[in-house]
Amino acid sequence: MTDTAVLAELMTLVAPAKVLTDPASLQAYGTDWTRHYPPAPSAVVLPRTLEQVQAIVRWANRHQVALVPSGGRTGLSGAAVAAHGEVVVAFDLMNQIIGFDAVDRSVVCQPGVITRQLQAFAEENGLYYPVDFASSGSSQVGGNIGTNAGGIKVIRYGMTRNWVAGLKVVTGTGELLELNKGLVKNATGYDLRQLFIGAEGTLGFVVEATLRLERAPRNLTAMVLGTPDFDSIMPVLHAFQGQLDLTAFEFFSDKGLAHILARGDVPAPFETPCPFYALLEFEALNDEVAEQALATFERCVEQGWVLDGVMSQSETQLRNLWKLREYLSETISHFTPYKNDISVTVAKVPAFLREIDAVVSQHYPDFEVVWYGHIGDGNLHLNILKPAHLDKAAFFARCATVNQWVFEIVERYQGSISAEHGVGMIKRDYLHYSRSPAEIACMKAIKAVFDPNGILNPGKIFAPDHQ
Ligand code: S2G
Ligand code: ZN
Repeated sequence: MTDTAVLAELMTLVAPAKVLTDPASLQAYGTDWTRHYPPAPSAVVLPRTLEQVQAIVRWANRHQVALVPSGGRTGLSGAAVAAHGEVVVAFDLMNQIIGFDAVDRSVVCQPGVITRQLQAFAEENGLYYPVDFASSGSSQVGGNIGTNAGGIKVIRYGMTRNWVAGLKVVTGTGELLELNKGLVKNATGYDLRQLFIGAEGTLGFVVEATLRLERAPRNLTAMVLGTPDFDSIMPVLHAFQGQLDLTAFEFFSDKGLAHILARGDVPAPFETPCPFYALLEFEALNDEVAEQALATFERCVEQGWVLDGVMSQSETQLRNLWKLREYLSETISHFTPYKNDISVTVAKVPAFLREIDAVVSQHYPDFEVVWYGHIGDGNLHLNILKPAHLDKAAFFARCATVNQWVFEIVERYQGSISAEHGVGMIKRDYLHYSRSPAEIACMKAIKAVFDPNGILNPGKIFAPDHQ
């Protein structure tokens, strides 16, 4: 724990009221959505300016204090957890949109801007920020960049990385780097901005981001299609991708749908019970596109890949269909799920799914397994629900025994053990299934360049050297 004299010095760097040490604040700011690790920060500091962030990092170097960056704390890998007496640097007070250029279609955000706030700002200016996911109502832009957040529109718009045109970061020595400055083209050596995107705050803290915006999509239309089995989902994807420019292609299982319908606030898409459901979305720019979608639906039915389906006819119905997918994470969170967030290239999904599902069914015969995810970009969310009679520790220990079988398959398919949720602490011990020893050595060398004293989010992505 950081001693009081050292903390007293910290208070001189920011408004004294912005260094919190009360138990409620330590508890709230020291954790994320994983709830795996008991939060134990020694303090929380809330800077208002990037200069204060620089001063905090220099202070931490002087006193060898570990810092953990904290945004919306919606992470699912423990990357924003302070479990070892670190000082949490929370960006809640750096929450302003400080620039916009309609010609460049760019917006300058402080790291504490809420994702939904950025999306609304873009819409107010006739544009669109196309990275979206279940937690966008509370996640922050800085954290989205730190984890290279993906979500439900990646098939068309890519990950957060695709939308970062400029980045200001404070490195582990307190140095301010202004990277790429919003340029579309800049062939002047290494694109250092990319190193900080997805680095989970281990190389530097995002203190300002210039994000690109896109034209607003028109007449978004969704379809939910019931399929008889896993194997039918990818032919459906290919059939529709051959005809339409999809903005989303998601899937969920019947168990997932059952949990959504049990809420009582979301209508069923149609009556036919199906083992799996695909949710796809496209811009119905004209009647011909909508007709093409219906014709493709008919062809999928003829091929036996689809049992039943529905197409949204209104904004309300579009939103209701999306609730079937977007409510899943929050709805099953009541069952303390053990989560896997895995990915392979799209072509490998059918064979990969079959192998993973066989291993999971064999090792978890008595647990409820809920599949859902962004199958259109090869990203699957495998959620094992905790039975009421098992305590969390016993359940998680039981699930972890299966990880090696699951991750061996991921490795064999050259997939990722963490498609979009990041490594943090939860996936740290499995990194080698997706990254080679040479890659890990390079990552550690890069860490040493930007954070030579190892004070930035130590223990995330890889174990700290001394542990
Ligand atoms: C999703 C959200 C977190 C989870 O819903 O796509 O990334 O795995 C997830 O429930
Ligand atoms: Zn996801």
